[in-house]
Amino acid sequence: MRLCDLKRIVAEAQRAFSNATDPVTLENEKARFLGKTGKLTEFLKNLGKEPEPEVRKSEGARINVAKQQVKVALNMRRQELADDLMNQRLADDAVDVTLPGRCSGTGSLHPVMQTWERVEQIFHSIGFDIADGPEIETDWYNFTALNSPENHPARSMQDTFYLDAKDTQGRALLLRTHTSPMQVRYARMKKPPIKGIAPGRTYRVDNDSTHSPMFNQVEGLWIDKNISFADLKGVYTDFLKKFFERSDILVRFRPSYFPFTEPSAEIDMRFEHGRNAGRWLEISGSGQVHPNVLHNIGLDPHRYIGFAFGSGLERLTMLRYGVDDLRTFFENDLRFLRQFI
Ligand code: 2NM
Repeated sequence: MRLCDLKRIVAEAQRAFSNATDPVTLENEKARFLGKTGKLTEFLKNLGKEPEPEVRKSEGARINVAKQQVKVALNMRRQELADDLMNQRLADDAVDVTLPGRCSGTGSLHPVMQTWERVEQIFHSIGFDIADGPEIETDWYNFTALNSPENHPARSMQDTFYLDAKDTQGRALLLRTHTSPMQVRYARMKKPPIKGIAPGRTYRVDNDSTHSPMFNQVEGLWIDKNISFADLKGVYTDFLKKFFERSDILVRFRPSYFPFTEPSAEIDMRFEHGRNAGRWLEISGSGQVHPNVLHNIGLDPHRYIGFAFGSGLERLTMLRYGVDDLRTFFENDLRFLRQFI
């Protein structure tokens, strides 16, 4: 094979590429020169038959230079065709720079988070602080301080997510099972009157149509020298009327048990009109803060008294909007979520 053969092939390729007016033709032309059976590839294959190693080496180098030149011509033409296409498109539907920009959506709050904000707003408006605290807790804040006995079933691994990690003092860590540890932390920093709510994520080993392993709670706490169940009933009824934006709401207490309150009561509510009218609905747990809890907060139970309650933010949201399966809140299906914008 001679030098002029290679030069001729390079020139031929350059001409063929220039003549290609669309990408498909161009790629077919490429195959004619650089493909498996292309001209330059054939040269390289034949090179193996050359007996003289020195000749093989120098010829091989020349073929590779030619191949490189063909590739450069190919890439230049590819770019030209791409530019042509872009220019064509810009000319076809010319950009109207006076059109308003496309908005990206602003998004909206998850319905449970809307409830969270409403709850904060309502309680803040009647003088409650908003407490915050860690989701990873120690046994002491989550159970012991709240008068949960060592052998209480809620403490067992069955209900509680214990973590493998320990804290710096080697104590067991867990995902808080309720928002009460936040109340304890908050109350220990304050002097009476202690008046706060603690909303937040909580975790339990539980999963069905009315339970999710993660759910949101809000707890309220009001401690002073003379806080009674009447105050609890007044505050909570007022909250419900504001939250549901209606006044036809009845509230009743039903005896119950919680380790951290004594006496304890479920709070039931009833709408007089509309959906759910006349049906008592469980809405919250509550009670008078247990003397042992007051002691753990650092207060003298003979001097101070108060109430606490705990409600589920998902439950409040379900009743407000008539949602009947808790799990829909956690599926993140936009067709569901967009209904609450
Ligand atoms: C509930 C029911 C009853 C509660 C108790 C406390 C604290 F911090 F004072 F001990 N916070 N929240 C409480 C009382 C929570 O949830 C069903």
